[in-house]
Amino acid sequence: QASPPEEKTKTLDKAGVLHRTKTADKGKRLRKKHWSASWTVLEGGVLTFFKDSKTSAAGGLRQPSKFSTPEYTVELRGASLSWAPKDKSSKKNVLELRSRDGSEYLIQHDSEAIISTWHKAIAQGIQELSAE
Ligand code: I3S
Repeated sequence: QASPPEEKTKTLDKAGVLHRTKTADKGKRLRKKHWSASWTVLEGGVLTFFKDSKTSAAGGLRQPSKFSTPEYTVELRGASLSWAPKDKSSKKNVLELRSRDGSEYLIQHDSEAIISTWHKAIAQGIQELSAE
């Protein structure tokens, strides 16, 4: 008997508003941090940060392409994720995501519960891609 399509979705897809800033671009450290709140979608092994936080509900988990433009997309294959060391930011609950091509992002939410679910989902996404 065939499984329902839902069961084929391995990555724990997720969407919500997070604070984020890019800190390195393909190995080159960026001089200044620019934190912003952005609608963030984890889907199909890709993490997408949209330019703003206002277009959230429009497309559910999907990209609300008519209303919003992705600012950064991060391929989780070959990426690594850790809690950011204190010297990277004075904020609490900060994750550091490094992509395979050497770009780095800080991801933050004031709620420990919310950032923890993102940590789990992104880490799981990375792990599943490396196991393929
Ligand atoms: O690493 P820094 O320079 O302490 O990062 C802070 C700056 O990006 C700051 O911008 P201005 O220099 O324009 O004020 C941000 O407002 C701060 O949020 C940054 O520090 P935190 O510790 O919040 O990441």
